[in-house]
Amino acid sequence: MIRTVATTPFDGQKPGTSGLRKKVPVFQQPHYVENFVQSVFDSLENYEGETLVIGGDGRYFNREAIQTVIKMAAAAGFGRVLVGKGGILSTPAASCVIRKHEAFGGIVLSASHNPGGPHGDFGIKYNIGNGGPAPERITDAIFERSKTIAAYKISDADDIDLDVQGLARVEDMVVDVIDPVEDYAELMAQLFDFGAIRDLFAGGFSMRFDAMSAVTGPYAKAILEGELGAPEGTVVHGEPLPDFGGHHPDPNLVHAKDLYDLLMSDRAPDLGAASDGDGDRNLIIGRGQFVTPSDSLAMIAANAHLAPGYKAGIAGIARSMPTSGAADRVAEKLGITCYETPTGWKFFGNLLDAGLATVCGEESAGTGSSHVREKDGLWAVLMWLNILAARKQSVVEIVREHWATYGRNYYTRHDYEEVDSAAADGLMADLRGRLDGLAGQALGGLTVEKADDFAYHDPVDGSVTTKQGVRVFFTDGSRIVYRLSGTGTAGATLRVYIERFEPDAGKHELETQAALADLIAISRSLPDIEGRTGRSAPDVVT
Ligand code: VG1
Ligand code: CO
Repeated sequence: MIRTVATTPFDGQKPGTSGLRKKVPVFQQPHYVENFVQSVFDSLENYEGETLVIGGDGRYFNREAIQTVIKMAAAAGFGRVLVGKGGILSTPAASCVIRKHEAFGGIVLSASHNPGGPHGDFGIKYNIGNGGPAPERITDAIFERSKTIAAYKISDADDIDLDVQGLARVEDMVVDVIDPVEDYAELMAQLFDFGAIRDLFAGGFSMRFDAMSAVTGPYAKAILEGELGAPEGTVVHGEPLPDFGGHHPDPNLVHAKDLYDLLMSDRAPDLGAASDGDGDRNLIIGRGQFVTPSDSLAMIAANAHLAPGYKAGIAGIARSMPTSGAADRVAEKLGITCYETPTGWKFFGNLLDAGLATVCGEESAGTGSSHVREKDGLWAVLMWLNILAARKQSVVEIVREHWATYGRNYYTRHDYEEVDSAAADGLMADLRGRLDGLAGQALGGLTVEKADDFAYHDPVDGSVTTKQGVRVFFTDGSRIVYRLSGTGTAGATLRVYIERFEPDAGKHELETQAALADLIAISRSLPDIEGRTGRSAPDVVT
């Protein structure tokens, strides 16, 4: 039976960079999930009888939330839901399933790289029919609806057994519990030269893939160890755990330090890789050579034609604004456009749908292409394997050649986490207030060329998104960018992105932090980070 339940609005159900993210106890409050999901459905039209895809990264509270979403989808009148077995679907796999089965949309339960467990984070995100995150027009509507919601509808049917593949029914709606890996693995086999990668492993190529006890484990095992013949044990931490083993499932140099240390040691395999909580991020480290995500985007773009799915070449590149300009140099050489978007994958959807961009990336370890509408961790790893197999070179050789050809963009991101929100807002407001006066100023030996607050004009639908980050450009081509995170759940996180271009191949061997030391000092003094936040140094440097 379908019940209508009276409710009252919760504050703050505003989707951020990637959906609604809060602490688990917030989501566990009675009506909290229901209010948000009903607000999503109320912001959509004409979904009666249609298909909805549901899945998550397996974190604590995943199963409970999925049961609720299924019962609410039935009450809302969806005709069918496709749900990953065990409640599992990586974010890129959810995107793949939505597209392949021509679903109306999908609900992805994930807080991505944020820690999980009873006191960790949880998240809910709505994806549209192209498989990508809902654009701002829809997320704004969801937030508005959440402020006035007075009732939601839900079926009082029993829970679905998520561990048995096959068909079930809730009210008039069909529930299809599907293999979470199959559709995705099939798509990967179409894009990449699995034969060549198989030969690479057969020839003794060694790799360690750290799934960080998160969702990518089953995907990586099936594809790398299963189809591609990598030795068993190549995938480590391959079982998804509700609390990710107590770790941050964030594949960066801080939270994947073990992997980094291994790759820098004399026991290093040829390639080290990792993915995040929901499988959309990637970390690529060659033996003795870390590849920054910004460089990885550029190198993938320059070499994508070596993979069968991209042999006709790429139509364009898109990168988020804070991502380094390395990809721009590749685009220039290829004679294609490099689009610059605000942070967050939702801004790539229109460019991909319109065929303007084929490859997209963010400095935060997200890379992907037109094959789905999310960033895709394992895709990036397979792309690197395909490139390594085709070029018959090591990661370090490919990186050095790239820098010699295009120049090197030294790049780092400094995060100041859980800063007092008012202090962080004050810092950004102060910077914004000073923008006009910065041009021409000498700072720490460098001169400011211009400064602005990034605004994006979507070339496809004409929408405008403002206040996407303060940019300070220097006359030598260097830049510092400041923005506040839209994915955190405690206080504010100030992200500072620092970049310098070095064309001279004789100067490509510096340590990154040393190469950027003068800019790093300016990045702290210009907004007086210590005075305003009490922090003399960042918490995370990547
Ligand atoms: C961060 C990253 C951004 C990424 C987003 C979602 O956002 O900077 O590039 O798209 O996370 O990634 P923010 O607003 O905290 O800077 V995921 O893998 O957490 O879905
Ligand atoms: Co993620």
